[in-house]
Amino acid sequence: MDMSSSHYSQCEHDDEYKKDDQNDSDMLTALSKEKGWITEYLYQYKSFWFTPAAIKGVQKAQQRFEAQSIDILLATFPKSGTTWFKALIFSLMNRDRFDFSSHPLLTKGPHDCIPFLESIIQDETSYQDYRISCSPRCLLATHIPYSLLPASVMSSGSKIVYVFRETKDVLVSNWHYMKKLSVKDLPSFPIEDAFDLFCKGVSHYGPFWDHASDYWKASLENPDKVLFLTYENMKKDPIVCLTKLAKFLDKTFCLEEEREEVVQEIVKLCSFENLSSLEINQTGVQHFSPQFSVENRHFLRKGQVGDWRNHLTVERGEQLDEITRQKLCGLV
Ligand code: PAP
Repeated sequence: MDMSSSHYSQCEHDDEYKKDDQNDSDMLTALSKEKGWITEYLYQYKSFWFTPAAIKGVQKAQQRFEAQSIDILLATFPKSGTTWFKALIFSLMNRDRFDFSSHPLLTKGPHDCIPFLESIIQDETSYQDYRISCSPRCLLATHIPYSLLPASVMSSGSKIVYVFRETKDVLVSNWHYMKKLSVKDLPSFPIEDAFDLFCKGVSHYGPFWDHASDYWKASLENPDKVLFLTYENMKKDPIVCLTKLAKFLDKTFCLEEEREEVVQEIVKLCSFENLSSLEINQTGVQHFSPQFSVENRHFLRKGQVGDWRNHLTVERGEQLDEITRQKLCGLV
């Protein structure tokens, strides 16, 4: 091995890294900032609020991701059902490959089955390996707002599945999650603070309403490319919803599969009760990046509709409903 060239490339890499760090801090200085939920600040980048790491994820995705027409992108605002829909889409798309008795979801967390675009794209080798492993149709997830998606997503015609969840439950779920991730010596973060920030649009990938309405409009303009589903409908009628999802992704269930109740099997496999009972989701850890890991159990908390009632006053609930009515008029 040529040590000198290896050393040279390491120095080059370090220089690149320092240059990156310098550029990042110059960029952050120029952005508006507000109190963060678990980081010191959230920054407003192109109308949405992000942590510095998330801004980097968006930029890397824009620079590097070349979508292909048969790719599938699950897009969500955080805590809207990403984990659940990752499991559903993975099982749906791979139902010819795996048996339900020895399914990968029994031993792998949903986040290991479908990675986030903005995480995996940061490491070229992992990204290329993943692309090959799920060829031909690459399944990815993202929290990136519609207006900041890499241009190739829409130009290639890849399909986007957007999952919307009721506002108040999204806020409460985010608050619980952030409290779990909080570093012990940070000041406590009462739900009243989370509420005020959320209403101002200041939350990870917020404003929530802009995130949802941009994808909603895209689904109206391009119904065969963007499908808009809701967490609540999947809870209420999973068979109907999953059948619709299958049709949209060109993986319609055939008669034999209907007879064998394959849809029902997928619903059962991906149910909150089943996923949260699995050892991998109770003790496993998801490594999103060298700096950021989360225990799988934090992605499966209660999985209910209406849990906000246990945490928000009726008045605060009405305030949020009013903002939602104004901002998502026609959608809710
Ligand atoms: P992410 O955006 O950080 O990946 P995401 O999976 O979207 O998180 O949200 C987690 C929420 O989905 C949790 O909601 P809760 O806090 O109100 O309980 C989690 O419980 C819920 N969830 C995860 N898996 C399922 C599932 N299989 N069925 C229903 N809800 C689920």
